[in-house]
Order: sequence, then C-alpha cells, then structure tokens
Amino acid sequence: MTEITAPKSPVTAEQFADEIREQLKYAQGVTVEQATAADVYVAAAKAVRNHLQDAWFTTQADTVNGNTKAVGYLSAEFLMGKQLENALLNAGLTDQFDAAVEALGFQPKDIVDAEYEPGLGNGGLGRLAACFIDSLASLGVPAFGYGIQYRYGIFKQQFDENGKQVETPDYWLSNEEPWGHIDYNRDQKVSFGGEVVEENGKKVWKPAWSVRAVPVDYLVPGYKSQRVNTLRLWTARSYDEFDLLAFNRSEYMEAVEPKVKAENISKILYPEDSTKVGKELRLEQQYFFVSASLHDAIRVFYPGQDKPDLTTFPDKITFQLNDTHPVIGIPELMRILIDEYGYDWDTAWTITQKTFNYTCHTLLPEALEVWPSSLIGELLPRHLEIIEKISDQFKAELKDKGVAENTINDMAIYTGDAVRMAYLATYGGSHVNGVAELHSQLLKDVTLKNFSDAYPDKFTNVTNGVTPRRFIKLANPALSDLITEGLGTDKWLSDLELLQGLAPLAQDDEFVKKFAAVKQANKHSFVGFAKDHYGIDIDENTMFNTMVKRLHEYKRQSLKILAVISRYAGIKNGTINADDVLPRTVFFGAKAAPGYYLAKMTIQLINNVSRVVNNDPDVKGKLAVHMLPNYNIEMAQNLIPATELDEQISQAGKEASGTGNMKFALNGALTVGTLDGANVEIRERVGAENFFLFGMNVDEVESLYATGYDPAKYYEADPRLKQAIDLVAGGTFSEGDRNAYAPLVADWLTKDWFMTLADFSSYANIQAQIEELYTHPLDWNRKAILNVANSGFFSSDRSIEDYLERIWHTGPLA
Ligand code: Z16
Repeated sequence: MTEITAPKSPVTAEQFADEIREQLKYAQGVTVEQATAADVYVAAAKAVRNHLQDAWFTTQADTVNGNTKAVGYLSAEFLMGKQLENALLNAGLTDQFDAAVEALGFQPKDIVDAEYEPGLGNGGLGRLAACFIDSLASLGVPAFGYGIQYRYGIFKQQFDENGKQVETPDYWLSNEEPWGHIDYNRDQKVSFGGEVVEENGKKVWKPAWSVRAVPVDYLVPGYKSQRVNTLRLWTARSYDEFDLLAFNRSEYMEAVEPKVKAENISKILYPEDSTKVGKELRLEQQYFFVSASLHDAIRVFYPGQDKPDLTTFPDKITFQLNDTHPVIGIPELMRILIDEYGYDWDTAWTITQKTFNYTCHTLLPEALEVWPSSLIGELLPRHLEIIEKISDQFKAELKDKGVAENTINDMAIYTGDAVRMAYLATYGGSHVNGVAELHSQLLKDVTLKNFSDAYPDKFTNVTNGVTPRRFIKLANPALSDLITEGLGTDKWLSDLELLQGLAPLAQDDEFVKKFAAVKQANKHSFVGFAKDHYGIDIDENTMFNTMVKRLHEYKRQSLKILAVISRYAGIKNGTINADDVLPRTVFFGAKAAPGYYLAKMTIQLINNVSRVVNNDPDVKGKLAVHMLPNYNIEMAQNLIPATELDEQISQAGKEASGTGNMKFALNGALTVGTLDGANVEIRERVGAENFFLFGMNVDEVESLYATGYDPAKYYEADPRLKQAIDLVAGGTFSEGDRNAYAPLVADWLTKDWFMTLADFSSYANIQAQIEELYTHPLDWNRKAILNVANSGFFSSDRSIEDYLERIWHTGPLA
C-alpha cells in the first residue's frame, strides 16, 4: 500500500497567485492584463486541481491495492453544482485563493460566479448522488461515481410574457470546462442490436453497431480526508467519423449519420423526475454507461489480466444501483461473465447477486421502469435471453419457497411483454433500500410487498442526507462561523451530530439574537442576489417563505398557490384584517418536465398570481409572490440560508424522502409539512413543538381513497378554498379569460388525485400558528436553533456510514 501523501504542501497566497499567473500564461495564453474573470476562474480551477493531483494518484493506487472493497455508485445523474469553491475548501486553499485573486485585481466572488453550473441531473436523485460521493471521499472510502457526461444538461428555464415555462438548451460545454480529464486511452466499446446465434452449443451475440465510450474523470476531493476519489462520466463517440463513400457522393448528411447516431447517446439528459419515460434512447443511455462502467471496473481491479479470477469481483467493488436506471447492469454482468469470461451460469449468478444492491427512490408506481420486451430484444437481444432465464430461475425459486402460483405471477420479472426493472433489481442484488424510514416501510408493505415477504432480510432503510460542506459551510458562511463560535470548534463539519451542542444555546438570548442577525444578513444578501439575477425588489422585512423543488402534482405546489390566492382574496375583501396580516414574501422555484401539461400550467398560474398580487396596491407590504426562474444548486445555496419558513407539503405517502427539507432545517428554517418522506424523521428529531405539522397521514389518505374521494365536497365546505378556486376559474389571473386554467380547475374539482383540496383547510388553519410565533422573534429563533441543533443526523456522512454498515460491508482505507 502506498503511503498517504498530503496534498501538495500548502502554499502562500503569493505562491498561489503565481500558480494562477502561470496557468493564465501557459495554459490559457492570456496576460494578466487581458484576463477576464472567466479566464481567472479557469486558471484557478487548474491550479487547485494540481494541488489535488498527488492525493488523487495515491487514492487510485490504494483503491486497487488497499485494504478495503471499493464502492461503485452507478447513477444516471450527478447534480454536482459549481466546483471551484468546494475544491478550494477541501484543498485547504480558500484563504490563499481570496488573497491571490485580489492581488490579481479581481473579487473572489466574481471568479467563483464565473463558473457555469453543470446540470447533469434533474433534482433530488442527482443531487443525492453528488452528496454521496462527497461523503464517500470525506470518509476516506474508495469509490467511483459512474455516470454520463451529457452534453446538454437539464434545460434552462425561462418564462414568456404569459408566464409559461420556456425551455432552452443547457449547452454547458460551450466554454472551457477545467475539471474533467478526458481519457481516450481508457475507452470501452459498447455494442447494440444484431442477433444471437448458436456456435458450438454456445450463445454468441453478433451486435449490429457499436459506440466508443470515452471516460471523462472528475476529481472528488474529500474534506480533511487527504483522499480524492473519481467521478467517471462517459461520453459517447463514434468509431466512424463519417462514411467516406457517402461523403464522396456528396451526401453530407448521410455521411455523418453514424457519428450523429453514436454521439446522440450522451447528448441529452432526460428532463424527467420521478416519472418514467420509456424511450429507446434512454435505454441506450442506460446500457451505454453501465456496460462501460462494469468493464472499466474489471480493467481497474484486474490490470493487464487476460483471465482474471472474477469470483473475487464482489470483494473488489460493490455496485449501488441508483433507482432502476442502471438495472440493465445485472444482465450485463451476467453476459460479461458467461460470454466474455466463460463462467457457468450459477457461478455468474452468485457473483452478480453479490455485486449489486438496489436503492429505490420512489413510491409512484409509474416511476418504476418497465421496458417493453420488444425494445430490449431489438437493442440487447442477448440480454433479453438472460433476463428470461433469470425470470424462470426466480419463479422456480419462489415455487420452492412455497409461494402461491398467482403471487409468483404477480412477481414476474419478465411478463412476456415487458421487463420490470425494479423486480429484476430486487431479485438480482443482495439488498434493497428505501431512502427514509416511512418510504422503506411502504416499500415493504405495499410497493414490493411480495418481495419483502419472500426475502425479508434483503430489505433495509438508509435515510438520505446532505453534505454539510456545500449546504452549510459554503452556502451559509455566517451561520457556519456562529456554529463554530457556539461549539468552540469547527469539527462539526465532519461530525454533524456535534450540532447538538447548540441546543442549550437556544435558551441564551444573546446567542439567539446573534442567530437572528445571521438570518437577517442572509435575507439581505438574497435581496441583492435576486436584484442582480432576476431584477426583482424584495422587502427584507417580510417573512421569507419558500417552496423549491421539481414541479409535480404530488408535491402540491397547487396547495401553496391556492393558499396564497386565498390570503390575497381575504385581504382584498376584508375577511382578513390587513393590520393582522403578517407580511410575507413567498418564493417558488420549480422546473416542470417539458411534456407535463398540468405541471406547466401550474407554473403559469403561479407566475400570473405573482403578477397580479405584486402589482395590487391593496396588498402592498403584506404579500408578495415570486416564481424564481431556473431553480438550480446555485439558487439553493443562496435562497435556503435566507429562508425562514420552508414548505414540505406533499401528499403523505408520495415523497420518498425529500432532501431540501434537510437543507432548510440545517440552515435554521422552520418547516410547515406533512407526515411524508423524511419530514417524519426531521420532526421526530427537532421536536414536534418545533415543526408545523398539518394534513392527513398515510392511513387517512388510504382510507379516503378507499371510501371514494370527492374533491368538490371540500370545495363546497371551505369558503376560503371556494373563493380561491373561483378566482382562478373566473379569470382573475388570466386577464378575464375563464378558459386559461380550465384543465387545472377541472382536475382540482373532479380528480385531484393527490388530495390537495382535502388538505387545504388544515393547511390554511395552521398559518395562524405560524404567524403568531413569528411575531415573537426570540421564540421563533429558539425553535430555528433547535432545528439546526437536532438535524445533524441528516448529514450524508451518516447516510454513507449506514450504507457501509448495512449494505456495502466495507469502510475507509487504512
Ligand atoms: C428523483 O429525483 C427521485 C426519485 C426518483 O424515482 C427519480 C428521481 Cl429523478 C427523488 C425523490 O422524489 C425524492 O423524494 C428523494 O429525496 C430523492 O429522489 C433522493 O432519494
């Protein structure tokens, strides 16, 4: 084992400035005088990367030769956020950077801002993957993140003059991207299509076409661990640049067709969150990165070996399947072992089952991928055969266990017409986990009940977490300093349970005032950020009330906007006394999947409520609403620390976990929320008296579905709700056009699948409690401090420790 060397010895600010100058001169070819903030950003990124290089080499060597098994995190998404500040923090170069950049005549903030945020994920699942690889590196666990370097990330969101969402492409690679190392020498070939033939009694796959998978490596530096792991994102290239014959005949478009077809594979991120898409290209993407990654792991762990002993593969690396997206990896590893390395079926199966584990991130049945067999057969004919055989073996195993015939049919992996990827993952791996206690329980009781009955020991829970480095230290430096002052140490950044030491300080009025001042300063900063970025004016002396997350019916942005409308109407018509109204600014941020009709209409409604409310002198100073465009990591880092009241109002039993909820609690916002996902655990930890709970629980939701849900009944019963819906239907937010929101209104009144109307009264009623508390700032802030103090559990370091213990059975390098 190689000795751990510290990152390149710490440098002074002067030395770091020289390193930046050197990069500007020799790598970018610009003088200091010519350099723009964007140039300095690239130069500083490369300079800090150089400081991490030795630790990266050491970690790579120890990953292969060291004392513990590595983790491979297979994920279609990694939503990393900007990298520079994080790399500086983990390299211990933040102060040097600040001084060096100033010496060069720039503001550090302008340099950090010059980075373009990569959007290689949709939302929670992709951001969780980014938090997890941060924690793996910080804990010193050898790990690879494996995914796709999409050329276009999640679309950029704008709003047109009618308030409708407009998507524009996110061409994030149009400027120099200093972090990724493209490595043409460690490429992999990934094949598709064709047919399976028998040769000498053996199945042989004769694919029709292949693409070249080229890895782009990103450093994943650990915080204070001296370790730097690897995020390996594959990009698709063509083996044939163009077809020379076609080109010679002047058929230019046809000539580049093979190149276009190959490169399309890594071209775009599907902009869907918790909804399945079932498109051929998506399956191509999934197979592309999973096949390349499995072959890569064999190359890494058995270097130069033609006949490696792959029975040891599960001792070298354990692969986590992040949702169903990488589950094609199960038949792919079977194929590799049998067809490429000559193992028999049973040996291959033992290896495969030991190698994989599956995390389910949803409770929506429609989000569990099911692929038509015809599609798999066309694209991956050998895999379809293997899946059929796995399915048969599974049925036989269930029969042996005495499982009833009809239950066995219900559990089919391969139905003849389709392949159910969640079932394949559950059978094909060692462990299955949900992402919060409630979610894992519902997986066992409902979604995967038959599987849990047949294999109870497979099922476990790992509650999600978030990295305190990005979401406290970088996002909220003022709170970080106060925490360090309060605890007398900054060790909490790698041991977040230490935050508990803040609990007694909630009774110390001086500390509470300092805490309140930090929040106020963060609100003030956000006002500046919003002015710069969105050109809006915000009154910092109003309560900042935020709902940011993907737009989905189950998350119930509708509930929030209906409550806002009801408040607006109440002030206007005098049913609410304007003097009693606590001034609030409501922030929404949410992208809708481009094809999701009702979600897009909800965005349009929010924008138009914003237009009407913000321009109405009757509610001025009392209520303002902003739909902030293009919610992303940068906005989260600015808005979360400034938020006082966070909305986590999904229908109970629908949000698997949520991770925004954790970020808000850790930054001292109070939550108004339902008993859903990780809200349940947040409330348990911070204390019921420090959490605004409302709405039905899972059992109540279930019995209401069972007895027949009629939303119109709730509309008739609560005049506040009726008035709000009537205003939408009557054209108040569409310049008199009564049709503008007709489909949304019709859905509320006749379907309302996620029971927004049923929870409205409870939600509207709890607002009085919230506002009463807010008028007592010391009491409010005491509760906010207790939220921070008791949320240490929600560090992604703790999540990773749970995975290590319950699922991966590995640990840090010595
Ligand atoms: C996703 O972001 C999530 C689930 C899913 O099946 C697919 C995608 Cl792209 C989210 C869950 O909705 C959320 O509750 C959870 O916190 C997050 O994954 C991380 O587990």
